[in-house]
Amino acid sequence: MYSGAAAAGPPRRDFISVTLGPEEAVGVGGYNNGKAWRRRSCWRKWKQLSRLQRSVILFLFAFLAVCGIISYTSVGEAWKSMCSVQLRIARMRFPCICSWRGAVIEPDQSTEPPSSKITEPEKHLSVEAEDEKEAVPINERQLAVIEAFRHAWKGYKDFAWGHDELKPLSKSYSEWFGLGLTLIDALDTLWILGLKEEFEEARKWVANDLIFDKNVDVNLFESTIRILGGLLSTYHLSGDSLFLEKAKDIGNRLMPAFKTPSKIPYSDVNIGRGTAHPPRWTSDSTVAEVTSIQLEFRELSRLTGDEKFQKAVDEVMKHVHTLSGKNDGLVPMFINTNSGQFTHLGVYTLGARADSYYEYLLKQWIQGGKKENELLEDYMRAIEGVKKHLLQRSEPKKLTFVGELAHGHFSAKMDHLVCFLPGTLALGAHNGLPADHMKLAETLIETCYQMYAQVETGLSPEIVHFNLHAQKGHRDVEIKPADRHNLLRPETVESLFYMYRFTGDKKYQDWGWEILQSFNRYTRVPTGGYTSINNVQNPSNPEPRDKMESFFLGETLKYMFLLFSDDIDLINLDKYIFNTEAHPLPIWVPA
Ligand code: DMJ
Repeated sequence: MYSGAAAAGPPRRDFISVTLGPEEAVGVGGYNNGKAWRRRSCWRKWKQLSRLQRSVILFLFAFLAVCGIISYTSVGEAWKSMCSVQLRIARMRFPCICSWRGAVIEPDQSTEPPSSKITEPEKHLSVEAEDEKEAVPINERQLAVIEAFRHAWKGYKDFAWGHDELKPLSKSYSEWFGLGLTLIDALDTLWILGLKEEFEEARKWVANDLIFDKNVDVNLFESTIRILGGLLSTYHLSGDSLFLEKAKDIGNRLMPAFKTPSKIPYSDVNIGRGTAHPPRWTSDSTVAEVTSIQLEFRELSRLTGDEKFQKAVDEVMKHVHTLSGKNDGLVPMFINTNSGQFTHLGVYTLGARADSYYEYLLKQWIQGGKKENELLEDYMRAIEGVKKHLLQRSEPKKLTFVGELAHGHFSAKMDHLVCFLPGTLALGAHNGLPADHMKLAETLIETCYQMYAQVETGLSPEIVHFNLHAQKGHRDVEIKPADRHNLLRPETVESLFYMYRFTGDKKYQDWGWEILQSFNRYTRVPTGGYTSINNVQNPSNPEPRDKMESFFLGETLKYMFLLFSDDIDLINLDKYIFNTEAHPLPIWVPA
């Protein structure tokens, strides 16, 4: 409170007064600021101090000097990291494909659900991790992949933007789910290839136009591997929470598929209505489909902290683990959603309807830190089953291939889809599984390459039959008229990528390069896009089908780009695991 008495007292001073001694006071003895005088005066003062006082002052000086040095170095560090952030921002503003590396975010390796930490911490980590290392320049072959991707993207952008698939010849599009499938499948490829502008444009579409609240039936497996997988990996690479939000949305909308008597999910879900059902003609689901959604749902649980996603898919794996009807680890192709039992027993293939069951056994085991022993057991048993029942050698080149078994009869038929296997075997060997898995991978990838090299267009058909007996004038590979199409599939290029990463043998890059040339020669549409073809045996008329599958951008070109790269940190295989649609997800406990 203001008081008159206080006002009458001495004036209040808001400063500290320092009383100087008479000699130092200005005006006493006159102002003398000469250097010699100041030196003498300081020395006299110092001499007047006691020994203790001098020691205290010396100690204080020494202490301050040490503090100074420490803070200088940490300011230096802070400055250095600020500079690297600036460098990164500059690179993003002026994207140059020669120096901009796509895979910059280190995967979040904590096993805790990081529901509240969305973007920033990961970004800062990545900046430092990236700048510590010399950037590996993009080479000629990678540039050729970027060129191919841009050409495909141009077609999609001009004629099919926001729709599922491009029809490059009729310059239109086709719808499957009506969810911009190609765009979503391609998001992380855009990021990895460093196509920043195109990525931003696609991101805008996801932010403004991707709406899942639609009365539409989607296939659980296809939408999980392409949409959920694509969104999750793009979230990890870009650190942009938009993609996680969208992933949560679609993940929740797919959950009704698991409401079945056996908990084996239905194949189809209406994502707007929240209802699910099996295909119209059966109550069976496909074994590969119900066992190849796990990587994505498990990761969604880890990110959201909501365990329901992981619980649902883990239950499927546990159930399948216990089922009878397997043949030395090989599974039938169908499973009933009511009884939970395998159906159509006695037919075993590594191709369509079973393929990614085997792939996901190994990959889940790796994703979870190699702790889930049942997954490993099932995988190891299955590979023994493949060796025992499905391997044969062709004539004349003695190519080792994986055939099929139907009720005890061996068929020398192999789907191109089976060519995922060399890559998976190599990945297992890299993760400590037996060396003979790698040997088998080496022989099988040679076969997959021959499925291209022995064909007139240099492109593999969908299915081949191998000759078991030498016949004059016959190659190893025979093709039936109904099987001679090529859908721009990725499996061989995918396996070439793994083989090159783990062996460093350049022949795998050369084989991939040949395949890219063949795609360019026979499937490229001049006005934009690439097309599936009907006849790989007719170079003068491969009969274009007028469809570019979303996996050409999501998988085939991505694996090509990675195959030609010599940068093992461009999606490091000790940190990431690819889902079956080539979307990299973090390994929870990296090697
Ligand atoms: C993709 O959708 C996936 O790779 C799936 O596992 C198999 N089929 C296509 C590519 O061929």
